[in-house]
Amino acid sequence: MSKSRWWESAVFYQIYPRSFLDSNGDGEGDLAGITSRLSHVSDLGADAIWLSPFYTSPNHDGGYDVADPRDVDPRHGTLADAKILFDTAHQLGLKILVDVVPNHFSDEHVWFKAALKSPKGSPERARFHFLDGKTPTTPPNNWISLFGGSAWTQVDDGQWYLHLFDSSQPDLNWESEDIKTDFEKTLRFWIDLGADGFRIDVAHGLVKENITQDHYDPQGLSNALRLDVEMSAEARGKLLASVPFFDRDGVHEIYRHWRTIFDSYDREIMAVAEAWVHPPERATLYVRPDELQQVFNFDLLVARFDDREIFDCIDRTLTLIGGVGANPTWALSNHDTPRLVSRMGEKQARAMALFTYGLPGAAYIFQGQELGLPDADLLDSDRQDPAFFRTNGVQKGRDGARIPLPWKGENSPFGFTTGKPWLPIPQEWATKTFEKQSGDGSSSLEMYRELLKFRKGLNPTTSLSRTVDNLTWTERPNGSGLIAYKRGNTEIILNTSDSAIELERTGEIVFSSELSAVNSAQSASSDNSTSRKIVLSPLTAIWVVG
Ligand code: TEU
Repeated sequence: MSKSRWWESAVFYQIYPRSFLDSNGDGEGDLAGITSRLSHVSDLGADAIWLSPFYTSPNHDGGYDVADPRDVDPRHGTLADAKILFDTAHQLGLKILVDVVPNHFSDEHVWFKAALKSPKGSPERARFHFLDGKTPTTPPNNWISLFGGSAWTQVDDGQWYLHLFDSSQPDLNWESEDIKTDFEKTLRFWIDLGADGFRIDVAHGLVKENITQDHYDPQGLSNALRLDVEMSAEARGKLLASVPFFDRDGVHEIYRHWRTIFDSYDREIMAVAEAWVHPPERATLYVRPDELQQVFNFDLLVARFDDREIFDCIDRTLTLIGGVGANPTWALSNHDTPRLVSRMGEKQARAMALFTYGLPGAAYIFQGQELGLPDADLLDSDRQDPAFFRTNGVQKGRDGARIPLPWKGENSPFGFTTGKPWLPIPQEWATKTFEKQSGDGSSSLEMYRELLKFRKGLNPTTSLSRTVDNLTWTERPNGSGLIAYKRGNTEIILNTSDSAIELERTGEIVFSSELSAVNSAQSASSDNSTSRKIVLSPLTAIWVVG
């Protein structure tokens, strides 16, 4: 039986379970809440959901600190609730990705507790990275945690354990057979429950090299590998490009093995790698034919609203990912990065969505992105992200992008919970609720619904976003702010500049990111000839057909 490559051009909607919908009034979202509102996702036009972790966890890093990867945290429900959620999603035609977190466990995982009780050199410690320090009071090397501070924490008998993230997230040793076997069990567990695939957390981090040595950044950005200072996303990316704990060649062997597990099922199981790698060529290694099906493209997730930057990122991605016969992925925000509206501005965010989600490949949408939510300003006393605490507040952290969704009503918490939400929902979001936006043609929600319909409907026979081959650039960056590409008979045009741009086109504008939609995307036929003048407003994208 041939399997369907359902993920190639699918729209994935990322659900952050804590913040989707709370069904029992404890202030945190749960699986039953998600199940009750899955119709929102299918009505939007998505094809799949990606569920961020809902596993047993002390929740020091939003559930990415997993204490039992094969059970549901009581805050989120039960395994039976997970099964109901999966079945309901399938009934609505939605595929399901679950998050797998193979770089680390929580310090509350039974194996870590056993390691702490076991002596140096024991098999229990060999599942993690326990080492003696350089001196009794100095860690084994100078590696830093991505959340700030040293990547090592000392235990009672003087040894140190490695944690690239919070000290409650001890890194796993992938040379341990126990770890390999345990993850195989976890993958099969969720597939058997009905999952259709995985998002692989920190996919580039599993193999560590030169763990007994200090690392000095060859680019001189920092000789102590400090991330607990303010720096641009670009500088941070460069700094992380050279570290001996990311993107080592050894990780690929793990994914080749995982692929054999996926392929052993009679339905198509896929995975997307969260791999922040540099240079971008390195990303292609994760999607070779015998490895994973997708890798996130993080360039667009941090790009500025700039014609050259957007063009370069898309063009490079199409060339590189297409070059290894894989399909690209496009994400504009997630639970780790500032929301699109806060990163670019409201108008720009709409235009960016229209431009990006016409591209070939898979589209990822982070919950609330369709509502045009910005990041919320939080009081420091409300913050929960370990990155905030470990950098003594230098990094504000990611909580602003993780605020619970506003569903209905005039007052916060807008139907998210009957209790006190785990992060406060700004009262100003009264205008941004799902209820207010539904049916309002100028709303972000209706624009996304329309967009996903266009994405599917424009080219129904050969799915619009099927391959990278059928895209032609019709406008390359020339300093004016204009860029455009054509797929079939649809041209998608973006104006990143502050000035209107005049164009001659034969086709009709069918869709615009401007608030008052098609009407204000002035299109006037000057005479009866086939070509007409289009005035493309500033910071706007349009779809032109014909
Ligand atoms: O993120 C991995 C990662 O590299 C990013 O954490 C990024 O560098 C960081 O968010 C910037 O502050 C994944 C998850 O998406 C994230 O939520 C987890 O905190 C992290 O792994 C640890 O599991």
